[in-house]
Amino acid sequence: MTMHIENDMSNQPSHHPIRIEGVDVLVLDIPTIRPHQLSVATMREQTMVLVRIRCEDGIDGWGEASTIGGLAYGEESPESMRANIERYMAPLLVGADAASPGHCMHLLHASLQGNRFSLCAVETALFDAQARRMGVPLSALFGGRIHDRLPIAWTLASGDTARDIAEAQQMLDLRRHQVFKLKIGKRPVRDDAAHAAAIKRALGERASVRVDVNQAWSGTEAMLGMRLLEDAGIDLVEQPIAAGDHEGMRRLRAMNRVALMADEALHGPQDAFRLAELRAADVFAVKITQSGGLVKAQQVAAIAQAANLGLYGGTMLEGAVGTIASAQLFSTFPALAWGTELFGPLLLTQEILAEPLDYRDFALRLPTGPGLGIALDEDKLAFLRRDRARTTVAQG
Ligand code: MUC
Ligand code: MG
Repeated sequence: MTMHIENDMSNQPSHHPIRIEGVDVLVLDIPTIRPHQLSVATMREQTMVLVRIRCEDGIDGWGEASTIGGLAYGEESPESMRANIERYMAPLLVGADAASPGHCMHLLHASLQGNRFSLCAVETALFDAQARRMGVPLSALFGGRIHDRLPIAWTLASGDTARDIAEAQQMLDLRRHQVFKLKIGKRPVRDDAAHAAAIKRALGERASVRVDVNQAWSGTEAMLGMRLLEDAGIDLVEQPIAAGDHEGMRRLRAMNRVALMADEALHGPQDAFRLAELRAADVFAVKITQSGGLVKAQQVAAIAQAANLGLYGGTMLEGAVGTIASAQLFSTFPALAWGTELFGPLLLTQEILAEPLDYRDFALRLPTGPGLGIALDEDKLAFLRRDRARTTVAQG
């Protein structure tokens, strides 16, 4: 027997609708504590893109869509995100029902292509507002929190081996991090492998050492690199070759014993499905921006789990908003075998929260308040805004 389900409710929310009144985009430039050197860019500052959704019940929701090195890492720049959110997304959202984040996102998905990072910021703001409205942490809207604290890796990327070793030793002594990811891929493969081996030798069993090549190697360089890194005691190699080369990833995984992680290759659930089907990675780096938002990141994680792959909670070096949004979602994953790298705010020289995030004993503790569970320092935001800086220059 075929069941026919009446669908005359599509425009009729079963609750009292709450109108979205406005969408604001704030672009902040914040210097990093030291240059952060990746194969694709050297960061001296992070440009944070924050989205605030204002609702008629007086509740604001916040989201973030930061990327790395302008257009060096992803297809969206801070400037394109601001333009696309203001010009194309905000008009679709204003007047829509804030109490249904799913419906709001459906409106956007039906009218827009791409723009995963911007969509992530908007979706985060919608869920933050709705969770605040309901008086529950954002994690409650994604199945509920399983972990109250998440292990946090640190990235060593000063570009100098001795400085990286000193930094790692300091982090171990402070009990802030015991997992270190090295950014490699700028130098010849043998030099990078020697750099990684020296760091692992210095830290020994006190730390897990991993590398991220950010797509810099060719197939043959990766074959050599993975062998040398395995001999050096490196636990994991992240995205050694081009993001689109799924077949190359499959081959590398089949011929090596060191664990292989997909990062840039994962642009949401479709890539996750394809990579899992091909067995082209051992571990997925789940990122809310790269996935296109919290819901799609949850789907990426579900695919990994179904395929028996390991999970790692990744970052785009977001500030506090994107970091805690990621943490809220990752706290609902039953297993996070490879931990997380949600250290973004610690790389920045400026604090934008009224009360900083709680990093101690190698972990980030999740806030318990409603929504994201954080309070932004509005004076600090006003001070750090890029458009304010321009005004100051113009006046001075
Ligand atoms: C990446 O590719 O993983 C994450 C940590 C870090 O230092 O850079 C990012 C991006
Ligand atoms: Mg990576």
